[in-house]
Amino acid sequence: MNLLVNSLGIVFIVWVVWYFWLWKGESVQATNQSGVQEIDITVQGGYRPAEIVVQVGQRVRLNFTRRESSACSEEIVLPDFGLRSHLPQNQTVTLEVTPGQPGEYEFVCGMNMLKGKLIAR
Ligand SMILES: [Cu+2]
Repeated sequence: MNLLVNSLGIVFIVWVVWYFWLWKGESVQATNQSGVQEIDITVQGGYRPAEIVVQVGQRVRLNFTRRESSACSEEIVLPDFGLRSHLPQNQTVTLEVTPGQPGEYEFVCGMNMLKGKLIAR
């Protein structure tokens, strides 16, 4: 019985380590049509996709659609671009940014709890 409890404990710890430190989520390439990169992001307990690979120096169109009523996600903030917008439920809000340098650009909820990022290359 003790052995079983210990094994479960180890499985749990491994899962926690994997989930919080090792798992980076899916990374998705933005689609690119006539010089504008575009990606649809679902907001529901987080951002899907949460990691978006984009081209440096090209306009990125982010279409956020919030599929929940939780107050946590009602604002979207892109601190690096000085953008902050309200996300009404079940409506698509489009934000456009142009990452000028290679690097990572975060987007977060109004409380800085939900996180996603653009990875500009
Ligand atoms: Cu929040």
